[in-house]
Amino acid sequence: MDKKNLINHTISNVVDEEMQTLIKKELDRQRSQLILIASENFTSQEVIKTMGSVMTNKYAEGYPGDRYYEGCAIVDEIEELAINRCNKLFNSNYCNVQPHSGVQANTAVFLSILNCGDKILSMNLRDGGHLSHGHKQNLTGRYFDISTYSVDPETEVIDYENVRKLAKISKPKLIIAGASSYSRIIDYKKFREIADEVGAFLMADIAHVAGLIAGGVHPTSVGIADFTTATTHKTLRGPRGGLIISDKKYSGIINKSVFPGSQGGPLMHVIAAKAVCFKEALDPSFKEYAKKIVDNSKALCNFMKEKGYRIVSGGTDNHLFLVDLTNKGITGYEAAEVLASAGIILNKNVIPYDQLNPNITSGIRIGTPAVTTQGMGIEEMQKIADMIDYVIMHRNNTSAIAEVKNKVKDLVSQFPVYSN
Ligand code: DSN
Repeated sequence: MDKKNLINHTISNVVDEEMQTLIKKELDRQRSQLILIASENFTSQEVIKTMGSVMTNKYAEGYPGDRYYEGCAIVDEIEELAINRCNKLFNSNYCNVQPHSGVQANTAVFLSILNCGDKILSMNLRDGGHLSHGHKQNLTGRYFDISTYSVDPETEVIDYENVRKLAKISKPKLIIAGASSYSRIIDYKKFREIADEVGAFLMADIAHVAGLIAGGVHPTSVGIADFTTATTHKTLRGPRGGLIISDKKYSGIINKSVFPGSQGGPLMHVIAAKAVCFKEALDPSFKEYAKKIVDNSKALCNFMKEKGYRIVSGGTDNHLFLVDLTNKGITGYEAAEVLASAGIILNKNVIPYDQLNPNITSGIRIGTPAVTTQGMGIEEMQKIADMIDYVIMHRNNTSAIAEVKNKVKDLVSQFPVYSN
């Protein structure tokens, strides 16, 4: 494939001038800012090209060999290819690659095994959990009976004994292990023991760490949890989408719960791009990438600590960490805004036992998947920590912010994305 033409193809194929301008602007933004959002990444040009292909034209409700439409021979091959590569990557015997997103994947698992009113035990949102694990506005919060576990107030790490105690009290039908802002290894085996003790199903939502698991730098949940759900666009660096992995004994209920249970036609252009992503993640170089993400995360976290920032749980084992800004006299909201004005893009985040509301927050979340894809290493992590600190300490000084904005542009221009 001629890499040179891929991005040009993506842009120049858009004949709607207004849209072409906007896409170009977004490409320029991604190239000129420092992307530290833990759930974002730069997917390959092959993945982008595949998503922008004629595969988007095809309806294919059903599954390979059993569709509700004619003309599905090729999409059958594509979906089989994605399934086989996904199973190889995660060492599984069954997966469903149709979920449009991580939330859709979770929803399909809930539909497979739960009835309205059934009990779920999941991580508190404030301590790192996810909206789709029981937030009151989410369908989980509306249709299921949710109990939550917190991290230990001192260590800010999951207290497995406390999870066990809560599981014995609430007797959930489903326990969820997984988070969107938790920087420590999740021990799926301990969750399995607890689930077995109370007769619960275990679902691991590995959306954030899927790429780290694929790269061998985080323990796997596959073969331990009954159901593993993931997104394909975070550390896995593929197209925006979801997937479900389980033992094949659950294939019938999972397939039915995805389609027709909670989705219609699969997005075949995205499934094709997932297959490309899995191939890339099967390449030995992906293991090196996953290791570098964690090395960079640990380094950046340590540099921030050296500058006097309090890190939630004292450090990180994965691609992200949370900074508690309380001792710096700035909220997460204010910090994220002022950093963005200097071209440093991250998000405000609640920290465990946060006294501030989720729109304000006491913390920020910092992640390294995207900057690692760009090729940055430890030296750049030092520069990034210096810039974050400088902006926060000079937050009312517009010329200091402008100075950092130029430094950011200079740094990212040395690690260009989508430029060849
Ligand atoms: N929105 C994702 C994140 O940023 O973690 C989770 O869905």
